[in-house]
Amino acid sequence: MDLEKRLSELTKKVYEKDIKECSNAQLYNCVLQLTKEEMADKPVISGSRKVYYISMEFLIGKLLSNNLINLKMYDEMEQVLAKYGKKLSDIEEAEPEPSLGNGGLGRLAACFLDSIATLGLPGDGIGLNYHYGLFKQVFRDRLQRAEKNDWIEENSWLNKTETSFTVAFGSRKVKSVLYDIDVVGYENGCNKLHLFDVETVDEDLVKEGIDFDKTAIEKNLTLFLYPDDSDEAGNLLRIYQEYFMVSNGAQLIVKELKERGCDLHRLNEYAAIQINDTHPTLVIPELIRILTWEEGFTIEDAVQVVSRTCAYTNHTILAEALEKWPLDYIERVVPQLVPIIKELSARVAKKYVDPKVQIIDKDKRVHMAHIDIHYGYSVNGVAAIHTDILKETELNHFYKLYPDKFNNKTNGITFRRWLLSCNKELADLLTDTIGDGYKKDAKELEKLLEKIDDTAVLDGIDKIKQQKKAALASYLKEKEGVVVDSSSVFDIQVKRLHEYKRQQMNALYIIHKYLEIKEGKKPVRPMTFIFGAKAAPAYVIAQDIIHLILVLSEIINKDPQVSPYMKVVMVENYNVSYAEKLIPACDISEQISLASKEASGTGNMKFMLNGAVTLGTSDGANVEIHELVGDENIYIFGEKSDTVIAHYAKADYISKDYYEKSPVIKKAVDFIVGPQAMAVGHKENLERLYKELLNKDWFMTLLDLEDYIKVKDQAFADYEDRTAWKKKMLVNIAKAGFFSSDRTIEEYNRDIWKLK
Ligand code: 26V
Repeated sequence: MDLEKRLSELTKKVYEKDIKECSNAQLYNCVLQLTKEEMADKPVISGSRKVYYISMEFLIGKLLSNNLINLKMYDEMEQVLAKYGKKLSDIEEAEPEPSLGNGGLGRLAACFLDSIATLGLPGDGIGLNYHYGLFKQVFRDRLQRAEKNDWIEENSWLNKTETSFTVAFGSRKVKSVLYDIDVVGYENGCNKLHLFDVETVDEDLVKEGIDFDKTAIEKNLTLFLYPDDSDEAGNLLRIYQEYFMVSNGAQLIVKELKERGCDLHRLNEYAAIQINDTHPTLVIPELIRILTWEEGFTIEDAVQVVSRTCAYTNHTILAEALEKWPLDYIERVVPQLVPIIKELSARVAKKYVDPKVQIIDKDKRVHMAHIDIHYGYSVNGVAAIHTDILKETELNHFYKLYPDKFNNKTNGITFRRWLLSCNKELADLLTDTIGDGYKKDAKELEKLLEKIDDTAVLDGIDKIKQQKKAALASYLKEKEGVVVDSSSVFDIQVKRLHEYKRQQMNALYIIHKYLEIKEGKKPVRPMTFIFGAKAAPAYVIAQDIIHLILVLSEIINKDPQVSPYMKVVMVENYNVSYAEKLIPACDISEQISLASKEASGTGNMKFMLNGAVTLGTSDGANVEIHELVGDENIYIFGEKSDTVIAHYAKADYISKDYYEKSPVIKKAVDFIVGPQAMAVGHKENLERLYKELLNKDWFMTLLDLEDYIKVKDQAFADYEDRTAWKKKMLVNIAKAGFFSSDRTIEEYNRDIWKLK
């Protein structure tokens, strides 16, 4: 039956209405159901070895458009709806966004699932079905407030299954329930995202904001994505969540292998388990426990086979993000794992004396990454420079023990979402120009380089950028109540708020420009500075940086002398859907982390693919972007990672020296506590931030500020050579093929998973 007929029968059946009489929400429900039926008909991808990607986060975002694209149904659905005066893009607005991740790590997991299925590889995700995703951000009184963020409706992508396991927290038993989401590959079959939950979760536990009762475990295990971990109860709940996920995951894997008739002694021949950061590390002792206690393995056999099955990805070198749980916490949550962790630790201690490689340290803390490295067969970083830093600095003592385990897998992004779906206009232009081979083989984007002198192509790319900027401008007007000039340069920094990402440096540039304009130095073209960022609720300085940006937008946008030349917008509740609107409209992509600190970044890749030019440091994947596009097509500034690492080693960075010797820096920093800012903002927040920058500045903002100002000014000036800029856009798009997550996944498969 054709799509139109199916849809109209469905709307009649469910709502007793014709398509044209349905609301967008009603149509969303019907299109959702049709799409789910279509996915259910797709073959399940199978093979003899399957990968299980275990992750506490899958930041999948809205799924309708992506699934329709992968099913090759998007255009037809759009046409059917158009016949009845309906727009598919309006209907998509009715879909709630599942924010089941914090940022890069979670979004990467979602891109990987898309690529695994697209490449036809057998591979499922294993995670948790949080009832509330990452908090919803609202601004009140120029401060961030966190509100609960629900996403599960009666009709959703979740399919409740019959699968249920018992998870023991010591003598306390909790029964799980499994929900699956189908993951359809682009012109391919389906894998699954398995999300475990507990029936007893009680949403009424939520009181004010995102506070909840942390003692009633059965009632709040899957209530929230990563609770505030600043107090003991929060940390304990996190361990409960982690163990709940991995115990269910391990039981699911064993069940599937048994159903396939596999010999568990050869577990590694049938399964690969990718551990996404240290959060799922307990899967190692849990599998060993199951194999020894329930399957009769000797401990030696269990350790051997599990070590050949598990592989670990490191996503950060920030010490505070590397999990080290007090053994006592693990004892309180899951005492049955303690003897196994002790055994694993004792085996290491017997072989190696170096205290830096021990699993349980002298303070009785369990180093999760150390379990992964000793008892996994692969350790990878997520960009070339990051892997080099792991090998040479952070994990050097492990690299010396196991040089062959270490490998790099530079991150990638799915082009289905980050080009075909969010920028259909550009995708169509590319198809007209170089054919549609790039949709299956992203490297084919390089064919675009042949058109570098073709004015029609250059103008086409620029015209689409203008359209996307105009569309964003009207969205910002409606959503944020800010009017921006769509012919201005759009400079965008969107990512989680963290001092190492240095949104505060961008803010200092804005202050500097503001002061210049006040002094009569006007830019040739207006500039629009856009931010989007959530700060962890307990991260005080991050809240202060948000406050500063909101204060600046208030001062600048309302200043009649300055606002014709510059605007500052901090969008509320930045999430995947917002990213899909912002990224296609960007001219200058801000990737300005302190060198060595951003493991990879993936936003940088999304912006590049959509024709933005990067302004960035030599950090993470920026380094590889730089190598690909060449000096002409990127703006690189700031100290290199070896210099930064040396500053930390010698503890010789003193921010006040930079403040005192540069009048430009001094003026910008002083503005934070000057009369104008104080009149609009809160003394406490602004003074704290000022003092932090002056007396600590752990992430060395002032170290790079002058160079940043110089190079950023150059980028704005170069924008005026329109032909040269259009060529930069074209080169960035053409060279983005390397960053397709299909390439990343091919490498994971070639070097780590070896799926058959
Ligand atoms: C740590 C914590 C600790 C406190 C509670 C919440 C929470 C949530 C996540 C994490 C781990 C953060 C690691 C992370 O997201 N790394 C990012 O991974 C991206 C994908 O590889 C990479 O592009 C980014 O550079 C890297 O920061």
